[in-house]
Amino acid sequence: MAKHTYKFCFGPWNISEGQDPYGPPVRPPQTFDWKLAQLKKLGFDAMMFHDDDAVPDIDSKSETQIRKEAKDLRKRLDGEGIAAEMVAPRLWFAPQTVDGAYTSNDPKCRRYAIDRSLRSIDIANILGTDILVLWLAREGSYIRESKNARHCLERLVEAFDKMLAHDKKIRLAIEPKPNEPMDHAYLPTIGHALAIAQLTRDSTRVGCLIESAHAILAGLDPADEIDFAMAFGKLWSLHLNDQNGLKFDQDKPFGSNNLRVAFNQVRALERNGYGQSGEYVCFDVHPFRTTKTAHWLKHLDNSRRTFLSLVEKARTFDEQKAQQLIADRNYQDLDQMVIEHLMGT
Ligand SMILES: [Mn+2]
Repeated sequence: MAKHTYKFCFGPWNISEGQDPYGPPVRPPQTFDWKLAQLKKLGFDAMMFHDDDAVPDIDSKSETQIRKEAKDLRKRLDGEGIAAEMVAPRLWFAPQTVDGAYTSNDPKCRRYAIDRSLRSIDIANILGTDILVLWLAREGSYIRESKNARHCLERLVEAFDKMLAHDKKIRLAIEPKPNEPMDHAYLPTIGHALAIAQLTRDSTRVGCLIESAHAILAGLDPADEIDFAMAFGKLWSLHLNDQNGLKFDQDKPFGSNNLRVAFNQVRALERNGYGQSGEYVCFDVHPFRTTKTAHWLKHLDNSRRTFLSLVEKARTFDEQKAQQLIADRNYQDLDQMVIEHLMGT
């Protein structure tokens, strides 16, 4: 099994203040600079950025101003020795995206979404990353009859094609999620993301990002999604976290709910050599709302601790014994062997 060290990453939104649809923040707001300092203190390697994490109030700024602020940020990141892992257009807050972004029924709103995505690509260029992450938050429907799904897929391809044409090196990493905020999303799984890539002008530059919780919400095993994406050479980023079944998107610490599912994700990453082409392990995790300010970073540190422990568990798993049990179709003992390995007995 390949031995290599992983590089770790999170986004400023992962040091969140605790607001949810039912209540206000429970921790004091902090500046971006403070969050960057915490990332460095924790010894993480890179930060992920929404376009407006990098350039706040982006919609009110000119292209020149956006570029200037992105360059200033790049200098600060370089000074701190922190890489930018990706940039993602935040296409779910603006009034223009209320009925979807690229799939809005209003052509002016679709134009807004594409223009903003092109600005995000400019920011990615300046920050030194070739990955544009697309979480297609509102590309779906609440009311099936309100949109023509076939047309919406064509609009997605049209938007992706404009992005691919805007920059010859940018890679689009689609982050599928089956629902929430929408009733149903048009690209709910990795299979959908990689299939639509084939309809674009350059399928080699359309890949994916897997989030553990999103796969679980789709009723899938995230480890199988990892193997699937990596069979295509298209897993370019990763949001590890956890999720207790079919609920709201929980973004729990990695391994928090199901250690065995987490173990199998790490095994899949190890056997496919994830990270060997420079990919980062990102934790898209949030503190529990009950978390005190003094314990604000524990979910990030704990997720990395769990991940590294599971790397050791994956590397010390007795593959030879497992293969003997598999050859004998003794999955009963294989099952117990995994349980006892994880329990350390
Ligand atoms: Mn999530």
